[in-house]
Amino acid sequence: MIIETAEVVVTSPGRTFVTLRITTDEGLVGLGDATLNGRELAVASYLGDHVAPLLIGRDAHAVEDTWQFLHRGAYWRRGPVTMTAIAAVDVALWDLVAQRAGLPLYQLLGGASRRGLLAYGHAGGRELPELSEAIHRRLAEGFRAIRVQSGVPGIAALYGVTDPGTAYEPARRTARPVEEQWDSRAYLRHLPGVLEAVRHEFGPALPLLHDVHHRLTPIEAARFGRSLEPYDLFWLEDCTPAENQEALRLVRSHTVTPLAIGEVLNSVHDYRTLIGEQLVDFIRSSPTHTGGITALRRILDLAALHQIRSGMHGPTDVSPVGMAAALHLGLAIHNFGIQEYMPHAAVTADVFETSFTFAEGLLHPGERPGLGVRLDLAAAEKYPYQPAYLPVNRLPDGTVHDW
Ligand code: GCO
Ligand code: MG
Repeated sequence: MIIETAEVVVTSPGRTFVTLRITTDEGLVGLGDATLNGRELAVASYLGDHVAPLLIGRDAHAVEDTWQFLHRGAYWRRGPVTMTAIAAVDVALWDLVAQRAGLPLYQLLGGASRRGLLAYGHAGGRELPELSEAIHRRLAEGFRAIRVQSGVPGIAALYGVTDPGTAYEPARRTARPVEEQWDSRAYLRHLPGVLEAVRHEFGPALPLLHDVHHRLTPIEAARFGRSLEPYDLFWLEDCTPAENQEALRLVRSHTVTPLAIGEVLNSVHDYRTLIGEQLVDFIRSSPTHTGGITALRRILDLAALHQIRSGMHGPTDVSPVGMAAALHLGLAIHNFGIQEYMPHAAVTADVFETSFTFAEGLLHPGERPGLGVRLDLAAAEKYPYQPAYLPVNRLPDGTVHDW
C-alpha cells in the first residue's frame, strides 16, 4: 500500500483543527490529528513543508519505520510542534493499516480489554448553585464522573468556568490573547470548601476530578492535595507546571490525593522521573500531542509497570480524529484509567463524521474499519481558518503567571 498524496487540511468549524489526510494507491484515505491549540499553523507548516513530501511513495504499512524516520531523521527531536506533526502521520498510517485489514483499529492494538471507556465531563460554575446545576446537567447527559471547576471570589475570569448556558472553550477568537487574573492564596482559601460542598451534595460514590492548570508551587500543591483528602478526589490534575518532574516528589511526600499530569508533555523522556519514581497516578497525554499511538503506547506500557493508568486529554482542541485515536488505544490497553470527554460544538460534525458513541457513562470507538472518522473536504472549505489564542494569566500586581 503506497502513499500517493499527503495533504494538510486547516479548517475552523467551531474551532480550528489541523488534519493530515493521506491517500494510497489503493484508494484508501487515512486521517491524523495535528491540532496544537493556538499554534496551529506551525504544525501545518512542519507537516506541509517538511514532512508530506517525504511520505510520498513510502509503504503505508511501515508505521514503526516511518515513526523512527521522522523522529530520528529530523535530528531536532521532541517538542510540541514536532511531536504533534509526527503524531498526525502515525495516526493516519494506523488508520490506513486498519482499514486495509478491514478491522476497527483497536483490534490491531490487541483487541478490546473492556466494554467501553469511563468518561469524565466538565462542570464549572462561578458560584456553588451554578456549579451544582452544571453537575446535574452532566449527570443527566449520562456522565458518571465529573471534573469540577469553580469561580473564586476576587478573580474575575477563571479557567474552566463560563457563563451558564455557553459552552466552555478556552481558545478565544481574538487578535491577541485575552488576559485573566490569578491569585493562588484566594484559590487555596476557596476551593476546599467548594469540593466539600459538592461531595456532600452528590454523595461518596461519584468520581470527582479537579484541574489546577499548572498554577501552584510544589509546597502550595502539597498543602492543597492534603486539604482535599477528605473529599476523595479521583485525581488532582496539573497541580504544578508539568515540565518540572522533580517538583512532584515534594507534593507526593505530603499527600495521598491521586495526581494526574502530562497534557503538555510530549515525549517518554518527559515521564522518566514521574513514572520511574511513581510520582503520578494518571498519564494525561493524548496521542495527538505525544507522537501518536506508537509513542503513547510505549509511555503507557512503561506506566503499567508501576500501576499508573491512562487519563488521556480529551478537550475540544483534540479533534474528532485525535479523539478516535485515543478511544481505540484506550479500549485496547490494560491500564486504562479514565477518558476526558469534552464534546465538540455541533458545527464540527459538518466536517468530521465519527463512529464513536457515548452511552451510560462509557465511550466506545465503534466498529468501522480504521479510526472510523471521515473528513468532508468540501465542508471543511466552508470554515476557513480563524486565528484564536489561549488566555494569558497575570497576578494581581501584573506579573505574568502560568495559565
Ligand atoms: C483539560 C485542559 C484543557 C486545556 C486546553 C489547552 O482539558 O484538562 O487543561 O482544556 O486548557 O486543552 O489547549
Ligand atoms: Mg488540564
